[in-house]
Amino acid sequence: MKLRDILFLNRYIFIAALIFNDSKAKKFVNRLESHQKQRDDIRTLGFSMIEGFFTAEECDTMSQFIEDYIGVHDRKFANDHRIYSIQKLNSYIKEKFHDSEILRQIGEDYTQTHLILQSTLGAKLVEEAGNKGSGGGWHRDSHTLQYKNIAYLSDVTEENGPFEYVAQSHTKQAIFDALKYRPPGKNCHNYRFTQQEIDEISSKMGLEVVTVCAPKGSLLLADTRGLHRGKPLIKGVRYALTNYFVPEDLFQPEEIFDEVYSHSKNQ
Ligand SMILES: O=C(O)CCC(=O)C(=O)O
Ligand SMILES: [Fe+2]
Repeated sequence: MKLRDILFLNRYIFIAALIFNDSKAKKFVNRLESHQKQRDDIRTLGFSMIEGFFTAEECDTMSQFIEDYIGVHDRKFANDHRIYSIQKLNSYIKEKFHDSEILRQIGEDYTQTHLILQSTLGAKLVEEAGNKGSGGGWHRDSHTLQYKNIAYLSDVTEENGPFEYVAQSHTKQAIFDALKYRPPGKNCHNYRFTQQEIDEISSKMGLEVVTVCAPKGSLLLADTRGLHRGKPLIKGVRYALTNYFVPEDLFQPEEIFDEVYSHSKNQ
């Protein structure tokens, strides 16, 4: 076993490393008067919504762009067609979503740190037998700061892959407490959780699993340190756009990001 693995098996060392990492983040003071509700919701629950962020027509236009790129610019992960860095292919999406200054500011006000929008993802999910939904099942995106905006371009119901979130699982305390329920031998650094672990964590910690169904044009703002997944699709399709924000010090130059998430080939 490597030293790194031994350290990650010890949750107390892991927690100390997280606290240290957090203490280094640059802080600044709020500047937005608007969107107080969203900021409060994300703080307490881990996520929030802005309804009617896009009109139905804007959603249809952007879904059609995603559809047109499938087979040309997407990478396919099971039932999930992903178009990475879609802002580089499409100036309409870039202008309407990627370049939205208000969205970056809401994120900065919530995270209290300078954020850079790393990339925008366009995705179409389709129903397929045994699909795991968007993101491949329950997970945290990270144990350190992670913040995302997901724009629903389709009406999202229980059936076509709604975002699901364990409310209040994003706080440092909840992250630490959840580590207690990891099965013995499961590395603290492993971000993936089984359904059984989610059931155990939510019942023992008294946390509620929330399914976020919403009409098209709704925008979800989420601290994706919290436990979440895209629910497996039972029927239909879901089109969505996701903005990935990172703190300044985690920003990867575009060449590196694009190399990792090369969008030129289907898998
Ligand atoms: O699209 C969603 O509903 C969630 C996706 C997700 O969690 C991810 O890609 O990390
Ligand atoms: Fe995720």
